[in-house]
Amino acid sequence: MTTTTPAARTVAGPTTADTHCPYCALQCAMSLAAEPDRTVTVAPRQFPTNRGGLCQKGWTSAAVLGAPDRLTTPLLRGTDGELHPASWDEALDVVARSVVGIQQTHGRDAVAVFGGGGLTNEKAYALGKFARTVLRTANIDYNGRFCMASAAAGANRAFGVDRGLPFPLTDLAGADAVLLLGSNLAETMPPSVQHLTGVRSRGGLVVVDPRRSATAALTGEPHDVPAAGGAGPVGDQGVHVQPVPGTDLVVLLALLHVVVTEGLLDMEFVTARTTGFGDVRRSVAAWWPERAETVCGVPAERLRHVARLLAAASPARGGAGAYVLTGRGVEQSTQGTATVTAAINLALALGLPGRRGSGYGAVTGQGNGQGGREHGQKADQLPGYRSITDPAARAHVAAVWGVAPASIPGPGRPAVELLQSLGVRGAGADTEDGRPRALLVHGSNLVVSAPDAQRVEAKLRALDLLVVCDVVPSETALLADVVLPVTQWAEEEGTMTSLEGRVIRRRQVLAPPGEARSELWVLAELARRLGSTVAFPTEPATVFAELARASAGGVADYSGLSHARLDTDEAAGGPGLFWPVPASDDAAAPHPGTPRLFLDRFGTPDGRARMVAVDHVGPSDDVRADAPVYLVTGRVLQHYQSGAQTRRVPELVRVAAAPFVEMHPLLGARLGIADGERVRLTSSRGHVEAATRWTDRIRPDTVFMPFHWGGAGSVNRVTTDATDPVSGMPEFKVCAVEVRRAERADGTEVVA
Ligand SMILES: Nc1nc2c(c(=O)[nH]1)N[C@H]1C(S)=C(S)[C@@H](COP(=O)(O)OP(=O)(O)OC[C@H]3O[C@@H](n4cnc5c(=O)[nH]c(N)nc54)[C@H](O)[C@@H]3O)O[C@H]1N2
Ligand SMILES: Nc1nc2c(c(=O)[nH]1)N[C@H]1C(S)=C(S)[C@@H](COP(=O)(O)OP(=O)(O)OC[C@H]3O[C@@H](n4cnc5c(=O)[nH]c(N)nc54)[C@H](O)[C@@H]3O)O[C@H]1N2
Ligand code: SF4
Ligand SMILES: [Mo]
Repeated sequence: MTTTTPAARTVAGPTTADTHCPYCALQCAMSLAAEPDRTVTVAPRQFPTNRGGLCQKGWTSAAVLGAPDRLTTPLLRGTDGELHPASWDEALDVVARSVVGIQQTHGRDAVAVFGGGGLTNEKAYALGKFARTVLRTANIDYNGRFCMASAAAGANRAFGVDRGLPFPLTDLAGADAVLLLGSNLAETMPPSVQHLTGVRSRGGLVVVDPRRSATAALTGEPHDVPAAGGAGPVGDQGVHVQPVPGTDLVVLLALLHVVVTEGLLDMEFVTARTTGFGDVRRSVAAWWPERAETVCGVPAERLRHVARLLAAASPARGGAGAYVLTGRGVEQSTQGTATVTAAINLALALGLPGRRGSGYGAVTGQGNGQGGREHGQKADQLPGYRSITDPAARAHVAAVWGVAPASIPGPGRPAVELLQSLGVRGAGADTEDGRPRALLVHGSNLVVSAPDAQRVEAKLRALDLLVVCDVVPSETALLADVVLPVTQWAEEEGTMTSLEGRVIRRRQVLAPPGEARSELWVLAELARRLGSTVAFPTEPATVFAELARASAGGVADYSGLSHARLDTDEAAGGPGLFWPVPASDDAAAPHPGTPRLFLDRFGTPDGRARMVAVDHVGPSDDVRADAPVYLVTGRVLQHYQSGAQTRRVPELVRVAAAPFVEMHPLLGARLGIADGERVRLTSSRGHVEAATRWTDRIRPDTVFMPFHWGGAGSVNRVTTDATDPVSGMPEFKVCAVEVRRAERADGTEVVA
């Protein structure tokens, strides 16, 4: 069933609405129909990113709306240590009283806020405004720091603009080559694989991943090269490059080395549209393929082959076009920004970015991972992707908010540092030591998804006040002093910004259950209780109108957009508008939006892209005698992130019930660990246990674990909270572990 009218409506029977999936940034289009008994059915809808397709998570997404343990009333922790139902007045009064007390004793920055990339633009904007104008704390950051921080830092530095894909996803269809680094699209955004059909048929898909992921398998390359980083024949199909984990930067430096030494550059483009090439050329001189091979394990001939394949596809050499794309596999690293920069340098040297049919992009992850990083939840940022240290930006936003520019705090701590800085109850009782004593969490299940998660859990337990807004009792909500039930997805109106910077409408089809309320209302009520005179509208369309004004003139300019315009556009068959969409002086000629950025100039002051020299250092926690195996982490198709939502969907749990450890049979044989046997992975942070899955699709020096579960199977008990010095991104993807059979771990029987 496909409907075309955008607004939610009731037509004698079910209420229906055209909306988008609650999960990832592909934002697949779907129609929802709600029966009077609150049963909701999902049907896919035509849209450029999903073309009528949905993945298993999308098809089953309505199950979370009716989850048996859906939060429907505020909860307060009683003197018995348990959470008990409470009224909104009671719960909000407790929060307000505690916040006032903590700020009086420890200063304004002692109350911190943690947001999420799944929040609508309206909620993300209101949260940033609440932190800066009501709490007046510098300490706000969000889970996008775990996700897009390195890509954002790299793109901002090189292009002056961070829009994950600066072109529509559908543009990929025409390319002759796509280099996909550390992204498993076939599992993380399955419908997007349609856009790779053309490049696959032309043998131009190159996937860089230490695992032969479902996406690496799409290259069509024969799977006979597991042990040596891809030593097999180089044929006319695509290529799977299987490097040592954490060495992608070396792969990229070697590719650029080949491009330079074999004269495959687009020198005209480099001269006209970039700066910094001289330094970059010198920096890759030492990375000839044979040397790179000794570090990354990828045979020199394969590196040469990939460089030539990309160059042949570039417009300068008469190809149809080429793209370089990065995902979390290369970005969630202490050298994530450097790796993104190397990917951009390679793309620029080949003359790809800012050219129709070619480019560089980072694949944004969360549903509103793009919009969520534009409207002010980031520690250093004001709405419209403005810098919080820029006096003109502060003055503009202060005027929209009706506050004095000087009252807006400065930049706060990035997420990992913020969590590390949390104070311990009782310590420094009456001091302003700069350590937050209270944390308000909106849209993140930190104790499962943050690195070195047990340390984070201990920190959260020791806070004076933990408030969690959520739709389900996540592992993090269960630790809170106050849990506030908020509306989700199909219970609210708003906007999201997809991985391509396309602004689209989320629509309500169902009334919120029980006492659940919109976060916009929660923030307005708290502001009132905290004595703020700043306006906090609760109508999403009104909040959006304010967001649009606040963003005017910023990098991510939404000032030409409104809910009404998006609705009218969609009713006329338009699939959303790409930012920037500045307001137009001529009402009859509204700005059409910007599907492709950089065609004339980059967003830097001089209009040129900046090439920046980078070099390889290696992972912060590298393999050694007592931790000889690489652990890499990531996702499976059926579960989303911390699993707070998808572990509540019976159909998904049936397929993917428990965590597991992927292990090559050669490693299994060496360690004496059989397929299916329970193992313990130990790092210097802690240990995790799960059953093994033998597969020859992973390097024999590496094990893989997804991060979707809490408790003893939570891989973030083992990951490191070391961060990238530029972006603050934690090194989720690679660390060193010892692998043993669980029973043998400490000589005693292991109780899971
Ligand atoms: N099913 C599902 N889909 C999702 C999500 C989800 O949780 N589940 N989450 C959404 C979000 S927020 C995000 S950010 C995206 C993430 O989407 P992806 O980036 O595609 O996802 P990951 O599985 O985290 O990582 C991708 C790949 O990186 C590889 N990898 C690990 N270490 C390295 C390395 O050192 N080098 C290289 N080259 N590769 C490495 C892993 O083997 C994995 O196959 O997915 C979105 N879509
Ligand atoms: N080891 C390892 N760890 C990782 C990663 C990895 O690859 N490896 N990836 C990282 C990445 S890329 C990401 S994005 C993070 C994500 O990890 P988290 O930040 O934990 O993200 P989610 O699990 O999506 O948590 C979102 C929470 O918000 C709730 N929620 C849904 N809608 C709303 C709403 O409108 N308002 C509020 N208040 N709550 C809502 C959901 O129920 C859920 O509890 O994990 C990171 N952690
Ligand atoms: S690919 Fe992403 S947006 Fe599409 S249905 Fe799956 S989870 Fe939803
Ligand atoms: Mo993410």
